[in-house]
This record gives sequence, C-alpha cells and structure tokens, in this order.
Amino acid sequence: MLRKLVSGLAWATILPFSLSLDSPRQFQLTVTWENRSPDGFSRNMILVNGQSPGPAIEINEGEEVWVTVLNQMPFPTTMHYHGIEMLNTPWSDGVPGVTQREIPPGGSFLYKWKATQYGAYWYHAHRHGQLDDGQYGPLTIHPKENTPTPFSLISQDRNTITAIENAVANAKPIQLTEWRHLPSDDIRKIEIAANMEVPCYDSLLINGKGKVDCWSANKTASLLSPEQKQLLAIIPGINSMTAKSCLPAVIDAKVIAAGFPTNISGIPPQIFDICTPTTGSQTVIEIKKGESESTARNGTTWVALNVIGAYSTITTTFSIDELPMWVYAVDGEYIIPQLVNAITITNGDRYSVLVQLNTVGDYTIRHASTLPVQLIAGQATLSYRDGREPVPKNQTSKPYINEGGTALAPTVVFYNQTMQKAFPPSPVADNADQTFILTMGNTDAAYKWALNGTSQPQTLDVDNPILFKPQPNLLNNLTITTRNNTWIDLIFVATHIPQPAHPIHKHSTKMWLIGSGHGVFKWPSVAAAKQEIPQSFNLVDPPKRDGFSTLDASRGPTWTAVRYHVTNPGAWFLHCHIQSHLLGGMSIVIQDGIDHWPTTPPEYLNYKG
Ligand SMILES: *[C@@H]1O[C@H](CO)[C@@H](O)[C@H](O)[C@H]1NC(C)=O
Ligand SMILES: *[C@@H]1O[C@H](CO)[C@@H](O)[C@H](O)[C@H]1NC(C)=O
Ligand SMILES: *[C@@H]1O[C@H](CO)[C@@H](O)[C@H](O)[C@H]1NC(C)=O
Ligand SMILES: *[C@@H]1O[C@H](CO)[C@@H](O)[C@H](O)[C@H]1NC(C)=O
Ligand SMILES: *[C@@H]1O[C@H](CO)[C@@H](O)[C@H](O)[C@H]1NC(C)=O
Ligand SMILES: *[C@@H]1O[C@H](CO)[C@@H](O)[C@H](O)[C@H]1NC(C)=O
Ligand SMILES: *[C@@H]1O[C@H](CO)[C@@H](O)[C@H](O)[C@H]1NC(C)=O
Ligand SMILES: *[C@@H]1O[C@H](CO)[C@@H](O)[C@H](O)[C@H]1NC(C)=O
Ligand SMILES: [Cu+2]
Repeated sequence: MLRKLVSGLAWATILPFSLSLDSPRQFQLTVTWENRSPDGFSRNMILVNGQSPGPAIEINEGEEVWVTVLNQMPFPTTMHYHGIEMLNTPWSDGVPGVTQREIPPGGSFLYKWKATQYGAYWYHAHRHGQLDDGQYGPLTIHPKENTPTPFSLISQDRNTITAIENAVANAKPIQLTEWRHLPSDDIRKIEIAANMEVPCYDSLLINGKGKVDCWSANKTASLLSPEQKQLLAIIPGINSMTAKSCLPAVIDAKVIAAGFPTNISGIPPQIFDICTPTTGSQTVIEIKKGESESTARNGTTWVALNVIGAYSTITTTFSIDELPMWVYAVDGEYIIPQLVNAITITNGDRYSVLVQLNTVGDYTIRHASTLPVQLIAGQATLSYRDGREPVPKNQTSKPYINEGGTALAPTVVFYNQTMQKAFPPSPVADNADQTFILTMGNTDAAYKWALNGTSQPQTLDVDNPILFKPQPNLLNNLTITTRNNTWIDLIFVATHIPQPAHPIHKHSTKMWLIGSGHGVFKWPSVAAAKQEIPQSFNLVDPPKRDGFSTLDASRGPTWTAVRYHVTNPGAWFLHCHIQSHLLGGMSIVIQDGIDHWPTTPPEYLNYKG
C-alpha cells in the first residue's frame, strides 16, 4: 500500500478518481487489427493499444483491478489473465463459452478481479488462434510488504540483497513467441484442408521483434539432432530439412499424422519450403551501470527478467551468453533459487531470473526450438553500459547453447523442475478425494485432439457459458465436477503412440506435480500406484505451477499425475496450451465446487456487447 501511495501521489492531482487507496486500478486495452512487420514481413495482426506485445499491466498484490477491453477488430475476442486465480470472480477469466460471451466487434468488456497473488503472469486472447496473431502482454504483481523472499539464499551481503530487491521490483518482461506470415485463421484452414497440423514457422520473436533467418543447408545439417536424422530417413530419397529448416510435409504426414489420411497437396509452398530472409529488427534491453539502485556498492549491477513462454507450439532452450541465471520464481511464486545457464521453456511458462552484470558489453539472449519438427532460433541483446567506460568494439558474447537448443559444453547447467522447491514450502495433501484419469490423443483426424476421447467443439457454446448454468451430472468426457475444499488428482495418460509432450494449463488455482512415469498407468489411483512404484511420486515437496508438460510419448506410453485443492468454485478451463491442440479440441471444463456455485452478477449474465 505504501508503495502505491508514493507512486500514486504524482497522479493524484490529474486523476481525481484514484485518490482513494481502495479504488480499483483501471486499465484500458484496445485491440485492433492492423498492418505491422514484427520480423520485417508485413501482414495484418492484432495490436493491444497500438503495440504487440501489449503494454504491461503492473499492479500491487491486494489491489482490485478493472481491465476494460475495447474490441475494435472485425471479429469477436476475449482476454484471459494467465495464472491469475480469479478468486470469487470466475466471470472475469476470459474463456468464451466457459466464463463469458464473446466481445463482439465494436463491443467492450469490463474484467474485474482482485490481485490475490504476486509475481509474473501474462494476458492473452482466448478465442481461436488470436494469441498467435499478437494479442498478448505482460502482467506483473508486486508482492505485499513483508512477503518472505529467497534472496538471502543468493547473497548474504545486505547491500547486494538491496540491489537484488530493486532489480526484482523493476523486473523486465522477456516475451518469447514464434511468428508466422499468415494469420492464425488461415493456418487453421490449411490444417483442416490438409487434415494435418503444419508446425513450421517463419521466425522467433523476443518482445515482438525478430527476423527471418534462412540457414544454409550445411548449417541446418550440422544442427540436426539424432531424432531428426532418424525422422528424415523414414522416406528414402529425402535426407534434408526444407529451406525453412523444417521436417518436410511428407515426413510430418507420415509421423505426426499418426496414421490418419492426409492431403498435403493443398499446402501453400511458403508454409514449409520457401524461405525469404528479412533484415527484421531486434529487441535491445539497455542497462546502465549505477543508474538505478540495482547496482550494488561493489559495482555489480543486478537485472531481473520475467521470461514468458508465449509460444504457440514449440518448446525451446533459453539462455543468455556468458550470464548464469538465478531462477528465483516459477509461474509467479518464489522458489529456492537455482543457478543455471539454460532453461527449457514451453507454452505458458514463466521463469523469473536474476543475472549479475560485472563487465560492460553486449550479451546475446537466445531461444532455440528443441522440437524435432523445425530448427529455428531467435535473439535479443542485453546491453550493459557505463557512462565512464568506453563501449567495447565489435565484441561478441560467447554462447552456452547452439541454434539447435543444445548445450555447447558439458558444464552447461539446465534448470531442473524436479528439484523445484517452493519458498516457503507449499505442502500438498497426502491423499486425494477424487481421481480423474484423462486420456490424451487424437480423435478422428490428425488435427483433432482430445483430453478424454472426445474433441471439444472448436467453439464452445459461446452464448451459453457453462459458468452461468452448470450441469452437475454431465458425463460427456468434456466436463468434470468437484466439491469445494476437496483434493483432486488428474492423471494424464498418453496411450496413443507417438504423441508429443503436452503443456497442460489449468485455469484458476495451481497444481502440484506429484508423479510421472513411463509405461501404462494401470492403477485406479495414485494411492494404489504408490504402493507399487513409490519412487515415481513426490508428495513431500513437489513442484507447484499453473502448467505442466506431460511426459513425451514418442516412443511409448507415459503418464503424468497432478493434484490440486478446490478452493475457488467456478467453471475452469483445463487444456493443452499448444494452440493447434487446443483448437483441435484438447480441453475439458472443470466445474469446481459445484456445492458452492457462485452467482454470476447480472452485468455478466446479461452481457451482449
Ligand atoms: C557443406 O558441407 C560439405 C560437407 O561437409 C562441404 O564439402 C561443403 O564445402 C560445404 N559447403 C559450404 C557452402 O560450406
Ligand atoms: C487434396 O487437396 C487438393 C487441394 O486443396 C484438392 O484439390 C483435392 O481434391 C484434395 N484431395 C482429396 C483426396 O481430398
Ligand atoms: C560484488 O558482490 C557479488 C556478491 O555479492 C560478487 O558476486 C561480485 O563479483 C562482486 N562484484 C565485484 C565487481 O567485485
Ligand atoms: C568486426 O567483426 C567482424 C566479424 O567478426 C569482422 O568482419 C569485422 O572486420 C570486424 N570489424 C572491426 C572494426 O574490427
Ligand atoms: C534433476 O533432478 C533430479 C532430482 O535431483 C535428478 O534425479 C535428475 O537427474 C536431474 N535431471 C537432470 C537433467 O539433471
Ligand atoms: C468418451 O470417450 C470414449 C472414448 O475414449 C468413447 O468411447 C465414449 O463414447 C465417450 N463418451 C461419451 C459420453 O461421449
Ligand atoms: C474419460 O473416458 C473414460 C473412457 O470412456 C470414461 O470412463 C471416463 O468417465 C471419462 N472421464 C471423464 C472425466 O469424463
Ligand atoms: C471453498 O473452500 C475453500 C477452502 O476450504 C474456502 O476457503 C472457501 O471459502 C470455500 N468457498 C466457498 C464459496 O464456500
Ligand atoms: Cu498438446
């Protein structure tokens, strides 16, 4: 509160409505459909207040937040606040057909919620593939005073800790995305016509900037993983990736289409085969020595970054040349810090990291895909300057990873989620009250997916959101129902082989990853499985997040078990965060706390635009 009062003083005279400390923090996000060229190629895309990524929403824990979304696009939309639990405000979660009606062209919607958490979050569209068209931005919540922090585990020096705290209070978002030259709805049409996903991108962006980088056949060949070599060998005569460093469509049709009939003849050649380089542009994060209070007395400057995996499909390796990173928070919550050189990042992930700058210079920030379907990488620059020292000439930083996302030396340490420990500890219940086993896989086409045997229709019944009228006894493979204050196990089983890892995201409250393994999950519950394979479970101090990747099932069946506590009644979406899987139907709705169902306020219930 103190911080807000101080920073609010300057505005008090011009913004009379914000005089009261209890008045909500108000933001207006205007979304438009306009021509821009993030990677040097011009196309129509979604801007939020004239930019993509959209402006940062920065608030303090405990504040009421009002976000007005004004839709000035020629199609409907919604806005979701990824990782925000929406305590007692499920109608502001932003999922069309689950929590609200769509915002029509020309319409607006007032999202009201309370910041009951702290840390790094993000907002993004939750309609069709609009996230891929640029509708996303960072959301940062500063913790309440006296929130215990893990920084004394990084340094015991009081002055250094103060520099770290100042860096963290000014954490800079690093938003990572793929980019395509065709709008998401066009890509979807191509996928449906081909009866197959087309996971081949034009560029990778960092904070909305990048370039089309066409690699020589030699460079691509030198980066091939053993798995990619194996895949290329499937069809005789094909032994190289395409000009965009993608697996050729014929190989995808054989492998990822998993036996379904496909028709690749209608796929435009620029999707897989034609690469036209651009100059593009690059994000530069400028840090000046001594300019902010994050420079310690001994001259070291600390920088905090909120790294956000805003990806559509890929998983990457993220790294900053020469700069080890202290990972101090994951999905918004503090952890016991891990000192690493690289982090594997997937769709929806947030990693808050601290780096220490001792020498002026330019340090390259990198992300590189690790999925077999494409070799692709992107860069930004962390530029550290001191007014008194000369700028180094022609300096290039030394990378930890290559453009295939692989460590360049055995000493490169990756972030290890298995070792993730909440700070302070966040215990999980010993037993679950209810278990749901959810199968993952395709249904009747290679572009259709399901969380339990039934694909969610591409558009839910957008005019009749489930929140407004829950159905307690629904047994349709697409809905699960719980009672408030119970513990729930969700066991995701990949039985159809092959299938990739799925980054499963749950709306509202977070989950604990209590176990995972290879093979078939042949037990009715975690309790039963634990009797036989106790080493596959951690119920003592498991990682807690709002999204977990299931285990890769390209070679055999796998299972992944998460547990969560029902504390916030409402209709919550549970889905794969790979956009083509989500659009292909890989989602279910959880009717949490059916016995304490919230009453939707009339302005949401009667919303028409
Ligand atoms: C590509 O690699 C081959 C084999 O390693 C080599 O002979 C050739 O000179 C390389 N071409 C270029 C353009 O670097
Ligand atoms: C395959 O796609 C092409 C181009 O879209 C179309 O003309 C053709 O009819 C399709 N073939 C089949 C068997 O569906
Ligand atoms: C300043 O202190 C930190 C540890 O608190 C240390 O890692 C760093 O190397 C020091 N910087 C200089 C320039 O000595
Ligand atoms: C800078 O480096 C590039 C490539 O490493 C080299 O071609 C160029 O001559 C260098 N320029 C100067 C001024 O040293
Ligand atoms: C991650 O940590 C776990 C538990 O300490 C360990 O078993 C595993 O080998 C580690 N993974 C990697 C890739 O280092
Ligand atoms: C649920 O999915 C299974 C396939 O896994 C299917 O056999 C069953 O009919 C579905 N149930 C309903 C109610 O749709
Ligand atoms: C998932 O599908 C199985 C098999 O059809 C079914 O028995 C089970 O009830 C379904 N689960 C849910 C939550 O719908
Ligand atoms: C749901 O249960 C949680 C945990 O016991 C409790 O804090 C909350 O007040 C309950 N919500 C309602 C609406 O009863
Ligand atoms: Cu998926």
